[in-house]
Amino acid sequence: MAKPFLRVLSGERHDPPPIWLMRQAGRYLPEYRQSRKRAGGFLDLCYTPEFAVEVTLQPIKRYGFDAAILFSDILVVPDGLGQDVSFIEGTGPILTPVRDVDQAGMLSMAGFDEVLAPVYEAVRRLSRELGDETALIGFAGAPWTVACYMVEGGTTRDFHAVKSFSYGDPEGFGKLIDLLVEATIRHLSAQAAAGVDALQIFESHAGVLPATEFKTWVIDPIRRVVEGVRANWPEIPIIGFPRGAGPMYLVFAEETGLTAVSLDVSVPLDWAMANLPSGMPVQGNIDPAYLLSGGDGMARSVDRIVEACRDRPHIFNLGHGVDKNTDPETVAQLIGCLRKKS
Ligand code: 1CP
Repeated sequence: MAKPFLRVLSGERHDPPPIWLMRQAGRYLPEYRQSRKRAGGFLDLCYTPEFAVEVTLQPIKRYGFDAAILFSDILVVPDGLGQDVSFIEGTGPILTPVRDVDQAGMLSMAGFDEVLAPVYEAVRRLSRELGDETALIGFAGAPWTVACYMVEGGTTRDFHAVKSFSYGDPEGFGKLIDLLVEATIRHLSAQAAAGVDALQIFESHAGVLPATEFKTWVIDPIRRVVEGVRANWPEIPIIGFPRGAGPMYLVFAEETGLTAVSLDVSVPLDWAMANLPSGMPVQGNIDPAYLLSGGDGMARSVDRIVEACRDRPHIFNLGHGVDKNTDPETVAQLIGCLRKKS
């Protein structure tokens, strides 16, 4: 197993740490904006294997990252379940909201495999094209985060619709979560079958729930997803990203069965090193805003993070995604800072 990214996930340390960035393919890259224009819509980009492969490989060709992440989105899962999903440029995702158990009951797995087939075709092509050094990451949103978009109908600040549903009718909301657990297992297992080396589960809205609800809607569904995927693929490494979980990172790391956790920008590394399960690999966590400022401040932040994580298996990453206003040259500098250290 030569790929440094996979060696770290198996528990080895590596110097310098392997690096990839969340949202490493995207609007900050001129070549992405070109492909997006040619493809038409965002979903066309995701569902046309030629385009998905091309866009996935853009940051690999430009920077030589240690891992490529499949170009897709967490919202292809509700699309596969029959919900109306669209992406409006500049506005973000728009979904026909599912506000109660009856509306959730209209969704099903019937068309799922067919809608998502092009995604798995893109994975098969990518796993053939990537060399011996670069790993391929597949992914899905966690059930709670995907449910947030499904119930709210898009991005939200207050999460009132999804909380009204889940707090007001936990049994009904639980049926939606059950469906998402099943769909997520299916989606991640299909990506594994098509050839990804590792999986990441994005729980981008972990931070909005109180502790009791966090156990019910974050920990429990993710544990079921991990068990379901491992029943088919016992060896595959799975990384979890519970953004904003704060002290709940501990139960998250201990109780979900995940291989590794990705740390958001607000997690203090000395706290994480002292408290996370011994030997568990971590990923993170430079503030993506350092890619806007660059320079010595960014270099010092890289040094601090590498130093703080030196006794653990560590994959260098951002604490959230690359901002669209990032200068591509600053990303090259970031990689330079990290790799000159060895
Ligand atoms: O071109 C465009 O207009 C689309 C912008 C865009 C991109 C580049 C969207 C719409 N999705 C993506 C790709 C994407 N999304 C990837 C693959 C690319 C890569 O990482 O290199 C991944 C892994 C995601 C995951 C994703 N989508 C998350 C989890 C990670 C996170 O950022 O917290 C979430 C929450 C989404 C939903 C989504 N899709 C798109 C947008 C703008 C959003 C976020 C909306 C919001 O802020 O609530």
